[in-house]
Amino acid sequence: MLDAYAKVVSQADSRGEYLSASQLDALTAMVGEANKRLDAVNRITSNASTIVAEAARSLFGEQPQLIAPGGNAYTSRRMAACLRDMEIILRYVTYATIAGDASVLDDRCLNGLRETYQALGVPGTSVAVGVGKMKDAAIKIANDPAGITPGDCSSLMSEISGYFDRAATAVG
Ligand code: PEB
Repeated sequence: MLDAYAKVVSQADSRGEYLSASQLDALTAMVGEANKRLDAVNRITSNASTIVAEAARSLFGEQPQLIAPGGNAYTSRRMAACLRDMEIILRYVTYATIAGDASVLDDRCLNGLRETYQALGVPGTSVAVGVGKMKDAAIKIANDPAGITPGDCSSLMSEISGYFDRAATAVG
């Protein structure tokens, strides 16, 4: 598992070089904007159950066959597993966001997830739709200008969106 700092260290070390000016500039910018990142993670973390619930409600509204008899989320056991999976994926997105690097998400959550779903008969494309809906709900909450020092969060929001997209692509 890498974070944005360990990643540049590892890249520089593999070449036996000092950190480059552009690497230092990128990390300096990241430190300068660090409060935005912390606030975004805090908002997503503290609204996790709302984000999961909103996304699940919308997914099952669009794909009611999932919760009908024979559907993959039918029975409360499977529904619970589904909500839990969405929550796990969201949790790893928050880890990637605080780290500023996707490797924790890749290594500990997404690696092998497609194959797991295939083996279980869980429809990965539906999980991907659910992840996309979590993205919308999470960005809405993280990017809300109310009650926070105003600033430009567009690049952070596109970084976070990228982690959700990565998760959706890994299973869809
Ligand atoms: C991945 N999900 C399920 C299982 C595993 C995961 C390993 C099998 C074991 C179990 O049931 O607990 N676990 C999960 C994950 C990590 C992990 C992401 C990462 C570290 O360790 N069914 C649907 C929806 C979707 C869904 C589309 C969006 O119809 C999910 C939610 N996952 C789902 C369901 C099961 C499951 C298991 C329903 C249960 C399947 C079954 O037992 O038949």
